[in-house]
Amino acid sequence: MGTKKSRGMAYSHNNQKKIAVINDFTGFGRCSLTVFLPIVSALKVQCCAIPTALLSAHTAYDEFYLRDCTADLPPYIANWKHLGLQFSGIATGYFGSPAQFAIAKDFIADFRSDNTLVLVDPVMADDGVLYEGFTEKTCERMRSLVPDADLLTPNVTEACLLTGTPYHEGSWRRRELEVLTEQLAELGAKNIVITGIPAGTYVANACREKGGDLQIFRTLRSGQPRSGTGDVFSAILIADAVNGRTLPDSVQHAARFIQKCMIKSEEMKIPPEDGVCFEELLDIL
Ligand code: PXL
Repeated sequence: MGTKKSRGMAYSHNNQKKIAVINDFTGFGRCSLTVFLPIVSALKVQCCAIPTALLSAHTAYDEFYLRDCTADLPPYIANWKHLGLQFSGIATGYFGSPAQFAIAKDFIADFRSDNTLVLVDPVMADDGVLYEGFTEKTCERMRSLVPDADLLTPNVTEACLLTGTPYHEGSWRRRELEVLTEQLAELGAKNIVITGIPAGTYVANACREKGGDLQIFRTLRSGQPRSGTGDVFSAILIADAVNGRTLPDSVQHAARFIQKCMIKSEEMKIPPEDGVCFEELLDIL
């Protein structure tokens, strides 16, 4: 008989690896939770969503509806505590209000165990410009989350904002990236990946593991930059980490997947603000 005992294992919410993702739910535009949910699931990890805001479309569109979910978070998280949920990974992304930074910090403190990997994606800017609704204060609050990061995944604009480095257009030299990642490590991040770095006809991702040298991985750029690729990157990195893949291997895994998505998105003439049509390629992830 298929009783619990005969299988040698009791039912538990925590039998399968899972990741908690604190990020917005955007209905159209492929970013944040609507990227994390399918990608983390495709990598065979359960993705448990904590929505920071509800948006009709992301903030790079001229028009969007936004509802801040700050008031929902305390009872939502309290329920998870009662359920006794344990997470192999926690990922933070876009915040809908200033108060959510402290809520995320408390969530990490309450749910982190020795086996939990915390990824902080300091979502706040791109191409040298802060996202709609964000200010220097947002940046200060984001800096306060950096010491919680086992893995920090800024784009180059966010790396500059966090470290007070002037942003410039065009390619970034190895030495500049070494200084940026050293400074991010000094702010308290254990492992760092700077994503989507312009490098001429290439896109580079710079990876610094705790105590290690900077490793730079380049892939050929395919078409123009697209929204949400940073979210695809972070989703792959945290699911891979929970699955035991090494960080350099995972960075190359994510970069190659995004490159294929970029090519497919150009082929299908998807507008750049609609992100990448990763659905077409989920089966090869
Ligand atoms: O992909 C980053 C991101 C996440 N969430 C929202 C955004 C953006 C970038 O524009 O607007 C709501």
